[in-house]
Amino acid sequence: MRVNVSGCTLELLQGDIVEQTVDAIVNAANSELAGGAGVDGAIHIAAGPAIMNDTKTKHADGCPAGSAVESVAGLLSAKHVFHAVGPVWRGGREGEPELLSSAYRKCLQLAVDHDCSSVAFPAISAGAYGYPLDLAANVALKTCIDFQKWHKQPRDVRFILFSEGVFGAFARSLETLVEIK
Ligand code: AR6
Repeated sequence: MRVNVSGCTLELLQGDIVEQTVDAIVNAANSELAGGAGVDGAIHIAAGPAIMNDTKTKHADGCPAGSAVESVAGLLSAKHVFHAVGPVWRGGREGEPELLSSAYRKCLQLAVDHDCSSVAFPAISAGAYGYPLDLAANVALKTCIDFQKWHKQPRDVRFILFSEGVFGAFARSLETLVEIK
């Protein structure tokens, strides 16, 4: 599923993010940048030790929730990995939507800063961090659409959604947002 946003594309695909050929792959990391399970585990396994070596040097203090930092991409075909730290879901009244939106915005800004025209995102916070899927999809897509409308870049933003259920939630959310706009 693909939509046009001010001359850019926003696309939803079902699949494994490590197989994407893009300038930047986004990781759903933790604040310590310590690696973990889920998409974080898959990215570190596929990329090899280069990412961890790079983040330990460049981002020794980690990264707070709501932000993101850049590293090399090791054996992945991408040029960069952006490590985004989404919020842990605690019921929705502890700033979760703002933090999630801010993590996506920071990645999009990193893409602009590093001349990346194509970026692949996972569904940040929607796994181990427990963010309700429909709400996570709405924040993710709205943030990217707003950014592309305003900045006219990155030209190619893709969401790589790991299962049919996650893909379906994002597809329903995108239909609603595109209808409204
Ligand atoms: N490609 C795309 N999406 C994937 C992949 C993959 N290879 N593997 C899993 N997903 P999660 P979070 C989906 O838990 O909620 C880690 O341990 C998954 O189905 O990876 O932000 C970190 O170290 C889900 O839809 O990230 C942190 O401690 C989405 O990616 C913590 O989990 C996000 O799930 C971060 O939790």
